[in-house]
Amino acid sequence: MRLSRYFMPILKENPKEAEIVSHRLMLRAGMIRQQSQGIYSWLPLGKRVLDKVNAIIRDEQNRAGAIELSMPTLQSAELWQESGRYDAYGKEMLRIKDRQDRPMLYGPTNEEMVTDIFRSSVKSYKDLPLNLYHIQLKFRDEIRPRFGTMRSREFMMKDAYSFDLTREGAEHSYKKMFAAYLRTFDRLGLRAIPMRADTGPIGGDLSHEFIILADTGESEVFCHKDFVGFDIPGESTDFDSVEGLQAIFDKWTSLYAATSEMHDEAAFNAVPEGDRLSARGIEVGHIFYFGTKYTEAMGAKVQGPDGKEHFVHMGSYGIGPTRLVPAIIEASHDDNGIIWPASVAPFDIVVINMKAGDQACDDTCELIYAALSKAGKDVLYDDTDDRAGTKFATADLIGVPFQIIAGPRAVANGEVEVKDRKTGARETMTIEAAINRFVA
Ligand code: 5CA
Repeated sequence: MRLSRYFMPILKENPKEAEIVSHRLMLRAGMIRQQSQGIYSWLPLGKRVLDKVNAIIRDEQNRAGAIELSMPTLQSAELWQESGRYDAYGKEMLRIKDRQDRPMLYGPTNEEMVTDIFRSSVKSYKDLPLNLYHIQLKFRDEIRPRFGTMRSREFMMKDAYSFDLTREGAEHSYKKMFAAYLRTFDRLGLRAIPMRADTGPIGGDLSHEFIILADTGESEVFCHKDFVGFDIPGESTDFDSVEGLQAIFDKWTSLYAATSEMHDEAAFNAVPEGDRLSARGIEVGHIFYFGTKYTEAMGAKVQGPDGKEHFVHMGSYGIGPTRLVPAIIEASHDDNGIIWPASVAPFDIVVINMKAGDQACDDTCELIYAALSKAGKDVLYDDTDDRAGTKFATADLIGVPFQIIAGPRAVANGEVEVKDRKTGARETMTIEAAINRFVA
């Protein structure tokens, strides 16, 4: 991508409305724009990061056996009247009427709709277990939307819904998502700790929130500090192995970890004082087992091996991609801007032409840009005629992991500089070596 032809509206000044660093940096880097309170557009640079986050989420959902579909944002009130949640949900739900005066709503979550899909076609235990997910916009009319896309009114959610014949089966499905979440957050460069959590309006008696420790987090959390060093389940994890997943679950629930709603002071005080971590955290995922709450209310039954009809056991599993992007920034930035983990960086490399219009610089940058693009790298080429200082500041701000800097003096020697955004280390090397550094 040539920066001169791209749309990346950088802000020079710090936006006054931004209270936390991620919100400030997302606005300054031209990633998002507020359209109305708690409702955001994702501008091209932000969209690239969001897409990469979603690709990792999708990959790990698929690995764990979940199947993607797409459900609409607008739902008919009837389904929610069946479950009883139409009245129970309160003002967070945006209620609308269509031209025939039929009550509709903008979905805050999809338990009812997915249960309706399930009951319409699954009739036998032989079709279980089943886990259906989508990545879709939601709307919750939050009283206090704040911190940009961290707590917005319209936001994206990956929501998965599992269906099993028995409670034991449903618990295995729960553990599949538990392990998938550990892998997902790790691939996003984050350390997320599963904590016992309250189930709120979703319901049920088994629930974990996945929390990233951060000073700006909205939740107060308490846990054993050893979680920070625990191993993540590997790529070869067998999601069908009941014992294997039980071992992962046991390990990751063996030590104290709870959000403030579930906090047990006495149990926490039993943890040796030096091992106690009392901190603030960002909830990036939340998983629930709620048994037959929706299937009984909505009549979703299957025939079991005993020939009888059984209400199906369900769980639901949410991740907030539009919250994860600022959460990643909260965990990874410095005074100059964002430092993206390679897995979600909007570009892999930025090529900085320090003197656009200078033949040798132009030729060198074009050569590098073409070679790296051909090798499948996402390259941003800063071919604008801005001052070198502005270009460096922009490259640092947007946090691309590597910068290749081509200035007239180095280029005259057939060389360029390669800068690592995270460490700040700069290395001068031949043009060929710079290309091979990323292609080889
Ligand atoms: N149906 C269940 C799971 S599918 C559910 O709705 N869970 S939830 O309410 O906990 O939301 C799931 C995830 O969505 C949260 O962990 C969080 O990451 C994200 N999320 C929830 N509300 C917001 C919001 N207002 N802004 C941004 N992300 C949000």
